[in-house]
Amino acid sequence: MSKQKVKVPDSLRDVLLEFSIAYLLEQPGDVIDFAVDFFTKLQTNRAQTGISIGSNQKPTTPDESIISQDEEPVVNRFAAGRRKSVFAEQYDPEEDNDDEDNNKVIFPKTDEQRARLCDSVKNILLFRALDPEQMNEILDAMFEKKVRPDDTIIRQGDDGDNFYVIESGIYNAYVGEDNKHVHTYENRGSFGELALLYNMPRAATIRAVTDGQLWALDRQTFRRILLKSAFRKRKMYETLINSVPMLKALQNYERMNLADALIPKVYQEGEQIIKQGDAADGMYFIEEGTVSIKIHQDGGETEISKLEKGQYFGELALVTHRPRAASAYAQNTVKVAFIDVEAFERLLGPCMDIMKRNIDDYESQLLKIFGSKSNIADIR
Ligand code: 1OR
Ligand code: 1OR
Repeated sequence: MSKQKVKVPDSLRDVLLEFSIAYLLEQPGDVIDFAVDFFTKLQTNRAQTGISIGSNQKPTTPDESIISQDEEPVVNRFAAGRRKSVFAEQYDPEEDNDDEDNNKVIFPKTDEQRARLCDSVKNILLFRALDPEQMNEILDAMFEKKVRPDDTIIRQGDDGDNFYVIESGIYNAYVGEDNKHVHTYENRGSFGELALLYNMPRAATIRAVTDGQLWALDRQTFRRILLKSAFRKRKMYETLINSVPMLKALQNYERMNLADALIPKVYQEGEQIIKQGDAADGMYFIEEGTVSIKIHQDGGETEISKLEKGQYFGELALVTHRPRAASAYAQNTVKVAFIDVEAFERLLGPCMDIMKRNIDDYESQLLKIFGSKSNIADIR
């Protein structure tokens, strides 16, 4: 029998790739439910726009959450020049056994270099889930890379080699064939994690705008040490993030960064979480339990609100740059996810309008509870 060569149509490859990426980014659990939803949206989108993935026109994505609201949809953002199918090399972190100690990579560093590196990695969200030993291994393996203006550090569609932490310099991220500018990094942060985490082609191009200094971490060390903890953390916070209505304003990519940033905290019954009048260091999302919000009044404390799973608190002081307006107590065992002020400012910008609207509600609730004669209006 003669062997027939089957040609895989570009449109099929594109649509499957888009689907796989959306699935890997979202990690929804049930692949069939997700597929039904994905392809239904795709069909609706096509009916509305007449554009589909795989056509020569600029397509729209079925999942708008990957796209920022104020920007035009950019698809094939993960696709230009790709070489590898996402299916080809899927990764299940649970099946990985971490026994590759003999593969440790060490780039010796002077004290001065190590101090600069430690400073640069201080706020890297992905590193938050690491224990000190893992952190040391990562620091050992990182190596310096100097860049000049216009140097391309990452090219969209390439395979992932390194993860980069910024010590200094300004860098732009571009996406799509028309090189749409989607993000600017200024002297801090990191990039290049997506291709390494999800085993997919580079999702964006990163170019230096100024002279800069980067710290690079090779793919193998990144995957060996960071993969499990990053996946686990993203999985752990997926349900919480999806259950907070305000966070729907975030794109998928932003939600992943948020999951990396959240810090779990547990409070026992009666414990104080926030003290009225204190300076604010972050805000809280409730995962479990009941939080009682109280304010000082007439020499005592009056409960003004009870908050439950899916709700948040501690945002007011961060938004208004004022001291804490109320105290918060755990009414039973309370599990929260905490985000510090630096990550709050970096990641929750897209939710700011919603938060401000909800804060306006406090004002009207305040009037309802205490009436216009209240002398506590200065809590704001
Ligand atoms: P990477 O390994 O795919 C390119 O290589 C890097 O650019 C990527 O990891 C991220 O670290 C970074 N979407 C995807 N990747 C982005 C984005 C981004 N911005 C920076 N990177 N978007 C911009 C979100 C503000 C979404 C664009 C549709
Ligand atoms: P924060 O950073 O000021 C205390 O720390 C938190 O309590 C505050 O952010 C809000 O997240 C939360 N007025 C002020 N803060 C409130 C209120 C509130 N409710 C919850 N918080 N009011 C209650 C409305 C039902 C207005 C009446 C005083």
